[in-house]
Amino acid sequence: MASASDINGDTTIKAGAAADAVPAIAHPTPEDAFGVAANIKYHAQFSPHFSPVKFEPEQAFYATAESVRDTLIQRWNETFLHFHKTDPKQTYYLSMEYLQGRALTNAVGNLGLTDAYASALSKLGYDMENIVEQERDAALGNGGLGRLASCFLDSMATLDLPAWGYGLRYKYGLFMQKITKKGQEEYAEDWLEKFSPWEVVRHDIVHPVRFFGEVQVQADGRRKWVGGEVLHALAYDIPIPGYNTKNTISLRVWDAKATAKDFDLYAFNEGKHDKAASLHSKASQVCSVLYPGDESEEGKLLRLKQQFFLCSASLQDIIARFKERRPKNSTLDWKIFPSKVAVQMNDTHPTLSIPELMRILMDVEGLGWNQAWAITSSTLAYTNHTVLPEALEKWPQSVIAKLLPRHMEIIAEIDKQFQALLHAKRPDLERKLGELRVIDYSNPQKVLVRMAHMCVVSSHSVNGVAELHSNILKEELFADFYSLWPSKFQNKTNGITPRRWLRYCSPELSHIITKWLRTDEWVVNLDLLTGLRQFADDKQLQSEWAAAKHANKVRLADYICEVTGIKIDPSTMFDTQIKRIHEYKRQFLNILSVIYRYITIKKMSPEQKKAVVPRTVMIGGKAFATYAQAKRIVKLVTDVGALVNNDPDVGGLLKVVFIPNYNVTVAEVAIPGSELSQHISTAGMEASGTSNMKFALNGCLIIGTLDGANVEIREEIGEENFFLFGARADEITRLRKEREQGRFVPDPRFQETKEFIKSGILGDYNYEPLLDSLEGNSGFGRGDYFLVGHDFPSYLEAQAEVDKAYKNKATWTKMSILSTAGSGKFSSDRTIQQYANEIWHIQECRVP
Ligand code: 26V
Repeated sequence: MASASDINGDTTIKAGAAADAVPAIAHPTPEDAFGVAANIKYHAQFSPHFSPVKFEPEQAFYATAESVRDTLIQRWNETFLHFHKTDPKQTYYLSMEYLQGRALTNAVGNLGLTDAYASALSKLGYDMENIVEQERDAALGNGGLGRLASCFLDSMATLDLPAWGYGLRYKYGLFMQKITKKGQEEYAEDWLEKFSPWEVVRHDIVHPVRFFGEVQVQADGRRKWVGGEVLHALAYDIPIPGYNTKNTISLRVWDAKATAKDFDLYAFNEGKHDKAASLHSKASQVCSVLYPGDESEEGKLLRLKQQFFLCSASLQDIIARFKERRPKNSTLDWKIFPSKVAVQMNDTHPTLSIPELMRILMDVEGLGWNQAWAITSSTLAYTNHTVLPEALEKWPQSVIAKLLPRHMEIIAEIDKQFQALLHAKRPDLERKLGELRVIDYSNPQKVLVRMAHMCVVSSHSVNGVAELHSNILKEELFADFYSLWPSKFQNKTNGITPRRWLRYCSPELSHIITKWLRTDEWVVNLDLLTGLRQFADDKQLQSEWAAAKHANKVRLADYICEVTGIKIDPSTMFDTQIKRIHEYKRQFLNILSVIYRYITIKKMSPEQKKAVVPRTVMIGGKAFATYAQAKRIVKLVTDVGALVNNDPDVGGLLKVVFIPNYNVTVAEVAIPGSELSQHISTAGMEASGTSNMKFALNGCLIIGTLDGANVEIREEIGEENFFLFGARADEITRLRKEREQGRFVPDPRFQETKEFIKSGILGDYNYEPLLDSLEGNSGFGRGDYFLVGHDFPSYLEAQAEVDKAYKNKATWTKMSILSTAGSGKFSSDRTIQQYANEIWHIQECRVP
């Protein structure tokens, strides 16, 4: 195919005779290849983003995306109108993060136009695959929590649910990771540099958002927040098409703006240019960066501003829509608000929705506390995504009081009322009041607001994201709250969208599944995958399955070579661990076992080496920029790779690769191409995990601990198809205690591996702080808080089981088929249907 072509003034694309025959026609909803090609050509010429004489892949991508957008906008308007007329109860998902990834393949796939677009592009001289690769990932999130939000939007649209997402339009999303001799380096990536073809700016949707200022008491006693700085939230809408339905919902992301009125022309004319535009400069900071570092006070304040900006703009928008949909000329009945609106808070990041909704209802709409409280608490619901103490948000009261003085008053009142409630209802809990209160006064120098407690106290529903995690919430983290309000607590095991995570990322495997199940209904009813079980022993299926997996491995190997220069062999076992780098996720455990494998191979005779199963170990993920220990782990992986990959003694038996810049697009290649994946967190610490579900769905076997959703995955696919190891969650406290008491006896293989790193053979990087984390008891270091040493021997044993199973291709392929067959439960369609039925109480609202 041509890689580049030109468009000249009289609409000819120089890609051959076929392209010349395509006229440039704007038609909003082309359905056949010819209509699509005409529409793409129209956008190439009349959407004036690029020089009209060029039609290189990048222009072709934008023109294609704009053509898809025409169809999306039409369906989106229809959906909006249908919701407006039907006036159902609607859910709003509030999240500081969305990890959308690329949109083109997903959009044309969900519209059922994949073939039309592929053949249209071919008429214009292009390969669809090549065009798809021009798109930058929308990476407005850090990891699992953000990707979950994006999977949820796909399911909401597909299930025809009246639901929308709200977020922020960060200029710089997740940083770009480069791996150098020093380890990880971070770079800002401007995903909007050339503009996103998917977003539509809504100049008519603007809400004022105030910061700082003061509280005034009105003549009638009502309180009013005034003064300070007022920025404006401007809406950008990103269409989210459902699969096989007209329903197309919105992800509305806010950008912060200052207006012309805020520009001080007098100051400017006096040459005080910065002063003249000071509010403009503040506005541009609000949505500049996803998760601004919270090491500095400025960073913390900016993060809090972002959170409030999302909450305030979204709630004003939701309330405006609620009012619009009420009959004209009738008085507003606020009581029905919770029967029209459900708000889901994705973790504690949107917690300020609670005092903001209270403020609007009381100070703007004139309701009393009790009525405002009843409405607020029956509208809001909270999902917890972590039990790690360092990740549970606590904000200094002084910071909130300065930035949001009225909200701090409301929070203090919530705290006061909660105390009164405990006093009246549960005197037995009063001695624990200090630990349970919304405001933590234990250190008078630093009074803190516990955002999770505010969520639990103020929401009608609190849920965890996997059975085990939800039980930990009920029995440990929120045990006393659970005893107070048992019916508030729920579990909603996470899920992933089968569209992106199987249908589109592995078309080969998808076709085989459709062929054997004799239907493609599984794309919307993932439980149908159990139908594969009956064929798991079938030689024909096994051979087709293995061939598809092999094709995916080749694709991954090509990608690895392209980005790292390292050649890996698709006939070796592809063993992958990709996720954020964190001590609790234990990439360290993985690489320690790789070192041990290397030491073992080095000691082998040529005869012994023949029995070794050749492996390619791939590890990828980003370390938070200020998380030194995680960055050391990244460096260790690359140092081990440099040693192992160049050692002729090892031959092809072991390769170690660090996959750089892990993101959604990388996952879409790495997951289908893997055969073994690692989900090896210290039990009780991974709330759910969702990549475990993606790997299992793609027929990749799991080595893992009994943590998060691993527990349920193992139940669904069968314990014989899961390589289990390590301590269980209910043993962790005891094991840590034993360690403190000096009762831990390390395995000699663990000691040998640590000695190997200490020997300096990996180069001159200082691994001492990393190794120290494995040592000591309770005092020095953290006394191996993540229990790497404890789990090391059982991990090696599980790895030996993996090797054994891999030697028998038929067994392995059968296990792979059974992994896919047992993954039905982990569709985000199931998860979202449960949220809809059990938390939001919303019904489908399908566009006719
Ligand atoms: C945040 C932070 C920030 C400060 C440093 C330490 C730290 C550690 C963890 C986190 C995680 C925040 C919440 C989160 O992303 N949770 C993830 O949510 C996923 C979707 O529910 C779930 O699958 C993952 O298990 C969970 O870690």
